[in-house]
Amino acid sequence: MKVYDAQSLRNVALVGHSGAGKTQLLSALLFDAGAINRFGRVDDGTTVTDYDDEEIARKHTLSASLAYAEWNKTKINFIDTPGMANFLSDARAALRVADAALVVVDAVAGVEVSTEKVWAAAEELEVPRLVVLNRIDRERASMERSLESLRSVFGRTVVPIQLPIGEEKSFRGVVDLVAMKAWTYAADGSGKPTEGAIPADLADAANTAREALIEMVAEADDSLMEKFFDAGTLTQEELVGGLKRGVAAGRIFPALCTSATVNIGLQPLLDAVLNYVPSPAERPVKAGEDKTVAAADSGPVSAFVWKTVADPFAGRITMFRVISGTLKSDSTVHNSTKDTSERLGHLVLLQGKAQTNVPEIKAGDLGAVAKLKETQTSDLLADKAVAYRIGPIKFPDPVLSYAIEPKSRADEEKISTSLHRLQEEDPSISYNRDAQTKELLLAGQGQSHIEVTVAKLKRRFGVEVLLKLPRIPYRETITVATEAHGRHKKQTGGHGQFGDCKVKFEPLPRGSEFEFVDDIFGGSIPRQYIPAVEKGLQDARMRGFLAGYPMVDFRATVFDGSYHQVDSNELSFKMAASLAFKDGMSRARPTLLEPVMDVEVRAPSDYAGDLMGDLNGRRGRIGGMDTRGAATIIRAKVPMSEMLTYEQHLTSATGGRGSYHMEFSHYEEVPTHLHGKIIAAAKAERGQEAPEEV
Ligand SMILES: Nc1nc2c(ncn2[C@@H]2O[C@H](COP(=O)(O)OP(=O)(O)O)[C@@H](O)[C@H]2O)c(=O)[nH]1
Ligand SMILES: [Mg+2]
Repeated sequence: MKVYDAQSLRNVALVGHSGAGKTQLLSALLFDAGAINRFGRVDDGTTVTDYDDEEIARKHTLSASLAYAEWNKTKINFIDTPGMANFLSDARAALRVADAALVVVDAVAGVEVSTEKVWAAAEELEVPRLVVLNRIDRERASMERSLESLRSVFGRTVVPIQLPIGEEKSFRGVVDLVAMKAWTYAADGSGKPTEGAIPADLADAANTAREALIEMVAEADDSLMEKFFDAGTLTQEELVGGLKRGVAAGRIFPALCTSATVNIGLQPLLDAVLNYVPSPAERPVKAGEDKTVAAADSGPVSAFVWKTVADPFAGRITMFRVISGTLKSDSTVHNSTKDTSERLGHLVLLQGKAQTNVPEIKAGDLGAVAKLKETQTSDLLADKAVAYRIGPIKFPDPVLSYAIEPKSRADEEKISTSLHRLQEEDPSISYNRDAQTKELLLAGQGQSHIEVTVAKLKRRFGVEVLLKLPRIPYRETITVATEAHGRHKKQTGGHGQFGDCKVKFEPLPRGSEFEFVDDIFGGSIPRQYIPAVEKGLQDARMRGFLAGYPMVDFRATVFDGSYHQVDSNELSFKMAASLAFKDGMSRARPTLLEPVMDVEVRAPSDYAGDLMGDLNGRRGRIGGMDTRGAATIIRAKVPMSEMLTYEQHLTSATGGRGSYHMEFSHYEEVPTHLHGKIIAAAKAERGQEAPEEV
C-alpha cells in the first residue's frame, strides 16, 4: 500500500438527508475508481460503508465510516455519514476532519431537513461544499427544480457545473460546463462513459449555464471581477483557478448530477473532487482561536481522533486524521489530551470494516488503529513538543430517555460496561441510574436512536434489555397561599417527643423551585431546631402530595411554633414540619405540572394540514409556520407526554418524508381532567407502596 503525502490526498465527507443516496453513491464511486470489484447495493446490504449488522438490517447508515479510492494518482478518503435526524452528530464529527463536504441531495425531494442541518454545520466549521444532485434517474426528478430549492435556501452561490443529459428514465449522461464536453453512458449500468461533444439540443442551455457559471466565479473573486468586466468573460484557466479558489473559500458551491444506482456521472464527480476540493496541503487545520497547523509530514507528529468504534471482538477502533508529521506503526505516542502514553500497534487504512496494514500515515491522511487503551474521541495523539490543542467535537445533549431493564442476571452484570463502550462510540447517548426510582435510564436523541442503541447492546454484546416508555418527569405545585400547623407529640413514659410549627405556603412563579424562610422572632422555636424544620419540609416536598412528584415553585415560611424543655429534639421538629406540609397541601389546591417541549416538524407541504391537526390533538399550540421550497416547517409547543410516540406517527403519516426535532421548553399546569389518570398511574407504578409514614 502506497503512502500518500498531503498534495496527493483529498478528504471528503458525504453528508445530507437520509435516503439521498450517500452510501449508494460512495459504493458506485469506489467501484468506478477500481477500489472494489463488486458493485455493492444498499438494497442488498452489500455496500462497503453500511457494514454493521444493524445498518444492513435497517438499510440506513447509523454511524460514520471510512473508505478510500485512488483516482489519478490521488488518494481520496471518503467518510460516509448518517442522514437521519437522530444520528447527525456523526456527520458533524466527519466534517471536523474533512476538507470538503459532498452534500448529497435527492433530485426528487430537493432540500430536506437534514440537508439544512448539515449545511449549517459545514458553514459553522467553514468546510467547502460540492452539491451532488443524485437520483436524477427517478420519476419526478429534476435538476432545475432541485437547484431552485437549493438556491432559495442557501443562496445563488449554489451553481451548476454540469447539466444532465436526459432526466428520469432517460438520464444517460452529463454535460461538463467547465470543459464544455459531454459524458454519455451506455444503458447497461457498467458505468463506462464515452467522452464527446455536447448534444446539439443542449448546446444553447449549456452556453447559457456556462455564462452564468463564469459570472458567479468572477463575482466570488475580486481579481477576476475586474478581468470579467474588461473582457466580458474569463479564460479557461481563470475559470478553473477561480472556481477552485471560490470553492476553497466557501464562496461558491458547484452542483453536479448523478445516479448512484444506474451508475451515471461518477467519473466526472471524482474529477471534480480532485480539481476543486482543496488538498490537506492547501487547508491547514485550526488549532485554537487563530492558530493553524500546516500538513507537513516532517516535524512533530499529531493526530486528532474524530471517531471511536466499539467492536466486541477487535476491541476499540480509533479513527484519526494525522494533522502534522508522520505517524508510525508499532510506535509509542503521547496522548496530550489525557497526558498518558499509548502504544500503537498496526496502523490501518479502512475500507468500510476491512483493514489494510500500513507502515506509516502522513499528515493530511485518515487512518485508524485498534486496541488503544485510554484514547477517546476528540483526543489529540501528539509528541510532547506539540503545544497546540484541537477543540473537542461537540455532541448534542440527549433529548429523550427510556427506562431499560435487563432481562436476566447475566445481562444485568454486563450492562454497564457495554453501555460504556457504546457511549464511547456514540457520545450523544448517556445513561444513569435514577436516584429516586433506581431505574436505569438510557437517554438519546430520539426514539429510533434509543432503539438502535438497544439493538446494538444485543447484537454486539449479547445484552438483552426491556425498553419501557420514558417516565414523564411531572412536578407538583400549589395554586393558593395558606397557613398550616403541624404538631408532633409522643409522651409515653420516659423521654417524650415534642415539635410544633406553623408554616405559611405561597405559590411562586414557574422555575423558582423552592424557598424556605425563617420568620421566627422571640424564640417560639429555638434556633437549633430551625434547620430540622427546613429539612422536614424539604423531604416532604420531594415526596410530593398528589402523585409523589416533587413539589416545586412555592415558598414555605415558618412563622410560629412551640417547644418543650425536655422532649423537643430535631427529629420531632422534622416530623412537625412534615405534618404542617400535609396540612397545608390539603388547602393549597395542589396541581400537577408537566414538561412542555419545543417541537419543530418539517414535511412536504401537502402534509402540513394533517400534521397541524394531529399536533392540536396532542394538546399542542402551533407557534408558527414557514415554507422552504416544497416543504413546510411547523413550530409548536407540545406536552412531552404526547410526544413519546410521535416519531412512529410522523413516519407513517408522511411515508418517511417528515422529520422533527424537539427540546425541553418549560413546565406547565396539567389540565385537571387528566389528573386522575396520572395519579392512578403513579400509584400503580409505585406498587401500592404506602406513603412513607412520619
Ligand atoms: N433510483 C435511484 N435510487 C437510488 C439512487 N441512489 C440511491 N438510491 C436508493 O435510495 C435508497 C437510499 O440510498 P442510501 O445510499 O442508503 O441513502 P443515504 O441514506 O443517503 O445513504 C436506496 O434504496 C438506494 O438504492 C439513485 O441514484 N437512483
Ligand atoms: Mg447512508
